Amino acid sequence: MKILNAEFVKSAVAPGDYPSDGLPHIAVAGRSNVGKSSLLNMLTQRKALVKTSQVPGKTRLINFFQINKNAVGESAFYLVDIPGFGYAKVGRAEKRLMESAIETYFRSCKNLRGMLYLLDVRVEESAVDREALAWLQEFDIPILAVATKGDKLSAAQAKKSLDAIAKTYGLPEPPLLTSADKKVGREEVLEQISLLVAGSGE
Ligand SMILES: Nc1nc2c(ncn2[C@@H]2O[C@H](COP(=O)(O)OP(=O)(O)OP(=O)(O)O)[C@@H](O)[C@H]2O)c(=O)[nH]1
Ligand SMILES: [Mg+2]
Repeated sequence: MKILNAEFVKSAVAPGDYPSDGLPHIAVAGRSNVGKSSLLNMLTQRKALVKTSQVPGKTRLINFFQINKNAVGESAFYLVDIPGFGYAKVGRAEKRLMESAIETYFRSCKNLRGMLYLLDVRVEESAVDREALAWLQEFDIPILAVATKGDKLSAAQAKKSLDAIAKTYGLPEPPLLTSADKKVGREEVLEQISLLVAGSGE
């Protein structure tokens, strides 16, 4: 699959705000600061389509990006940036609101075909990831595990870590290795997204 164009469409909290033109949605979820927004920029080959930050908790709303609008020969769909899990500095009331907005989206969006769950390649085990993965599996949406920040480890260390992550969470396969900094893994992730968009993902 090729991404020929990408544009920010809107931010949403409530179902009435989700794009409802029937195009497939692919969500991107993971811990706060894991690199969701950076991965979206890498996939769309845009430096600043999505805001990234040194400060965790940058993304507080569900943000919709339309991909391949009116593009000839490539499927149109939405990439959906989900606020990061486990951000400690959000107040309890706001955290509950964010969680319920995310839960409502996963439960009620009819066009959601799959999600990418991002894991930091350096973190072989974390309570936040364990809880989030267990929770997300309840929604019966295909989940593709993607490891981020691959440039932070040597190839040998990364492979070892990917296997350990798969073992920790009982994943069917090790996560796909990416680096937004070094532009690694783009084709592989797009290939999997195209399967999810077509509705034939795992
Ligand atoms: N070295 C390296 N740093 C990365 C990579 N991807 C993201 N980062 C850095 O990690 C930090 C967080 O990246 P974001 O893309 O904003 O993370 P996020 O998951 O969207 O964060 P929230 O929106 O806060 O949940 C930033 O400082 C990025 O520059 C990567 O592949 N390699
Ligand atoms: Mg973000």
